[in-house]
Amino acid sequence: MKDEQKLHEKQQEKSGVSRRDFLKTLTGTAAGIGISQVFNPAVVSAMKSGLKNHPVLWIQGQGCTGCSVSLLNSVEPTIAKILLDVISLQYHPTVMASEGETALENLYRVAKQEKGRFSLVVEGAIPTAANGKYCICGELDGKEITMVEMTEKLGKMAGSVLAVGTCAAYGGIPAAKGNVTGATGVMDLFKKAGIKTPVVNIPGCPIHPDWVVGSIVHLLTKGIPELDADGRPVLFFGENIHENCPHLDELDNDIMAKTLSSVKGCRMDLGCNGPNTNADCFKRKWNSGLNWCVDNALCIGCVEPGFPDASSPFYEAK
Ligand code: FSX
Ligand code: SF4
Ligand code: SF4
Repeated sequence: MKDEQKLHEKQQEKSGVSRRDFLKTLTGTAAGIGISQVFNPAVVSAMKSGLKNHPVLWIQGQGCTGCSVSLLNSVEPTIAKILLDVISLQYHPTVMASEGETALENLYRVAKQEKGRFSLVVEGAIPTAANGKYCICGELDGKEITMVEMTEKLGKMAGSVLAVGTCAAYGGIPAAKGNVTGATGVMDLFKKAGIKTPVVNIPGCPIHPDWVVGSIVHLLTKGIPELDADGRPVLFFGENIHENCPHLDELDNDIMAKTLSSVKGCRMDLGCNGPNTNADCFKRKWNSGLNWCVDNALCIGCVEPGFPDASSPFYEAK
């Protein structure tokens, strides 16, 4: 067995998500998907033959590109493998080589060709104030295309939409108090425009790469995953951080952390939002299974619809 594969299996053990879990998910019964299993060569090749490079169009509105960076940071095997072998990423403003009208023409050509089949990924919020002029995605035939227009037009043509990141799902940071740009998430935009295409929210600021890849795999192999009341896959957002936190016993015994860097102690007095937050970070961990927010600081509730206002000010007892 290669060293990198061994390391990988160790990371899987640490994160509590086994290869069996993933394979069971693919066959219909289990509760967890790990990116490492998604990238298992056997799974990749099975998906490759069955999925035939599913077209994905990735557009960006008001955001920081943090979710793309988080996804692209997947360590091993690289995200390149999934992008090149499993899905066919036809448009991504940050990573594609093409630009300007050529890129936009290609975007709409693929959307037309693959109508009803392609998945649209939206990253970043959509500003609706001032006729959408706060976010211009490009020009076609001398006409500016706003993020509102682009999201609605492609959204109607797509087979499914993934709202990636809290900004795309619920408005997130651009929609924070004040919100002069009228920033909104995809579901709200679609509701107002009467667009019925199914939307899967994958919040997180940024997203965990597993949440995105796992949702895409689920979508392509088994259809839309079961969603909670906030439109998130229950598979990744069905458990409460606080109820599963390794510091819960300490809270019960009144052992409280005095500083964010304390190894021991519950972070509630420092402003932890774990009790109001549903995500599987406590077992999935971040940085290839090495650590997570509560190890090094606390949970700021980045996957919740009210983020960031609902958990602000950060680092203050609630
Ligand atoms: Fe993500 Fe950015 Fe947070 Fe939002 O593009 S890191 S949700 S600021 O939209 O990527
Ligand atoms: Fe709950 Fe946060 Fe304390 Fe963990 S650190 S037990 S999530 S309040
Ligand atoms: Fe977001 Fe909390 Fe998970 Fe950190 S632990 S990624 S703040 S939900």
